[in-house]
Amino acid sequence: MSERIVSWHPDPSRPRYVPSPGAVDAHCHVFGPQVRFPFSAKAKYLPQDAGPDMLFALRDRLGFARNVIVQASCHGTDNSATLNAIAKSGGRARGIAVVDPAISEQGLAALHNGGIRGIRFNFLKRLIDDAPKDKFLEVSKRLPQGWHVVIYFEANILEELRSFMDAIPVPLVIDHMGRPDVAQGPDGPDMRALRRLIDSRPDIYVKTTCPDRLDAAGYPWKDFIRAVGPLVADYPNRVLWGTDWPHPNMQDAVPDDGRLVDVIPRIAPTDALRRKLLVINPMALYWPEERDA
Ligand code: 0GY
Repeated sequence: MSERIVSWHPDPSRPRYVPSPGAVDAHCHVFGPQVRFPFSAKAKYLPQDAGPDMLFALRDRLGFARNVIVQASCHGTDNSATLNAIAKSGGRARGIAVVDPAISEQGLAALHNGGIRGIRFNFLKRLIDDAPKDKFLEVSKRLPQGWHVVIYFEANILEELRSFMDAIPVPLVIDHMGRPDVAQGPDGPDMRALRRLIDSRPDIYVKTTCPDRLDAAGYPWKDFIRAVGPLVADYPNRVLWGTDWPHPNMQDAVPDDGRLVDVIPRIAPTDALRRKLLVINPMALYWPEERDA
C-alpha cells in the first residue's frame, strides 16, 4: 500500500440548513499530519493529511460549534494525532481513543486529561486485524468515570455481539447505527434488530450518520432518510449526528459535506428534535459538566 488517498470534498457546498446553536459534529476524524503523527504499520488505508486546521475550517463553514474526534484505524492505538487536534481546539473538541486493552490506569488518566471521553471497539475486518472481545470487556470495566464505549460493526454481526454488548458496564454508542441496510426500509430486519438493541438498555446511543456509506442508491439518499427519520422520531434521546469527515475509504464516492448537513432537517423535522440530536444528547455524553453547571 503506497498511494495516499483523498476521501474528502475539496470545496463542500454551504448547507441550506443552519445547525442549532451549539451543534456538535459527534463523529469525525483527523489524519496526521503524517510528519508528526505517522500512520500505523497495520493501517489498511493511507490517507493524505487531514489535520485539525482543515477540520475546524469545515466545522465553521458548516455552522457547527464543536467536534467529537474519533481515533481512526489508520492511526492504530497511538492517539497523538487525535490528542493534538483536541488540544488545538480551544475546548471545542473532545475525543474517542483506540487503546491497547492492556493500557495502564495512568495511560487512561492521561487520555482523560487530553479530552478523551471513551474508547472505540472496531469489528470491521477490512479495518482491523483482530477484535478480542474478552480483552475489550476487561478494559471497559476500568474506564475513567463518565467514559463510554463506541462500537463499530456491520448489521450482519449485531446478534452475535449482543451478549458482549450486554456485558459492557458503561454507556454504548453505535457507529453509523451498526450499518443497517437502509433499502429494507424503516421496518426492515436491520432496523428492527437495531431497535431491539436500543430497547434492551437505557444507555445506548446511535449515530444517525453516513447516508453516503449506507444508502447504495446514492444522493439524495432517500432510503436513508426514509429508514432513519422514524428512528429519530421514536428515540429522540438516543441519537447523535456527525459528518464522518474526512470520510475514510470513501475516495470513490466522496460526499459533499454541505449535502450531508442538509439531511439533518429531513431526519429531524422539528427544532426540538434537532436540538436533541445536535446539542442535548452529545453534550450529555461529551461535555456533561456544562450541562450540570
Ligand atoms: C468511519 C468509517 C470507516 C473507517 C474508520 O477508523 C476508521 O478507519 O472508522 C470505514 O471505513 O467504514 O466511521 O470513519
